[in-house]
Amino acid sequence: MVTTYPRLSKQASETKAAALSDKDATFSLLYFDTHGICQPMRNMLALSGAKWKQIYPQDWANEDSADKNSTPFEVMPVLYVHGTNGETVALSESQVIEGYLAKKFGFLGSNEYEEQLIRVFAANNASFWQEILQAMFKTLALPEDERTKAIKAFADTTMTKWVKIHEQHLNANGNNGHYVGDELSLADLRAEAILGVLERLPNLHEHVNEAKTPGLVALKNKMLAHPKIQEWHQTELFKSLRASRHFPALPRASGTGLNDRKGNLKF
Ligand SMILES: N[C@@H](CCC(=O)N[C@@H](CS)C(=O)NCC(=O)O)C(=O)O
Repeated sequence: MVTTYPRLSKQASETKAAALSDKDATFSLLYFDTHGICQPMRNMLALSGAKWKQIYPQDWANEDSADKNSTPFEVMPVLYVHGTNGETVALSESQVIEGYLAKKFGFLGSNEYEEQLIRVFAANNASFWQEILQAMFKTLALPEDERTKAIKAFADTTMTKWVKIHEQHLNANGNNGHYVGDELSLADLRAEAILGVLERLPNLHEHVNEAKTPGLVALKNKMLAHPKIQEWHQTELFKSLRASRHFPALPRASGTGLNDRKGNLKF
């Protein structure tokens, strides 16, 4: 049985809510030792200076499903929010986790207008992320030459469209490295994660480069130049993360907790 959310009394629900709103809350993020879908949330945790740690499933594919059952939907990521009142709340679904962290740490602009625009761009980027995954997943079963053709077709159609449209939006904001205003936002963080994945395509530079897409290039460069992002990239944890589970495992960062195989997470 998956982890559920038993009905609570009003008072118990308020205590959980207090943990989520706690400005001194700490966090444990359950996910594989890969970047993947977690890149924007890990970046927000690093940028905000939050106290957090990475926890991994012990044996995700085991047929007893012990790890899967310790999550609400048998998928990761799950963000465990630990309030200073002793309560822990498990949040799943990457878009909800990102929205929660973005609100908590100020990555949703400075007024309602900016927030809604940021949510629009971030949502569009989340849809494109899903399209990338679906396209890549379909190519996995293909023989090498057909796979190369299918990836090129994706790059020349779906990806070209995303690049063209998002470049126009970034240009409209002055090619300053942001979709909205002058501050780093959830929309920027999602776009940077997308560019990171697209970099694995052999011909990305034909589509995204200084001359053709100054907006996207500025966004990426600005984020990579951020001192907190640079600091995060130097950490043992960051260096232990792989681009994908198809890449060889790396030694894990020390001081990280593990699921105990009985569905109990050690924070
Ligand atoms: N809708 C979920 C999807 C999460 C998801 O697909 N997670 C994948 C890894 S990126 C997973 O847990 N895969 C393992 C499995 O399906 O067994 C979200 O956005 O968080």
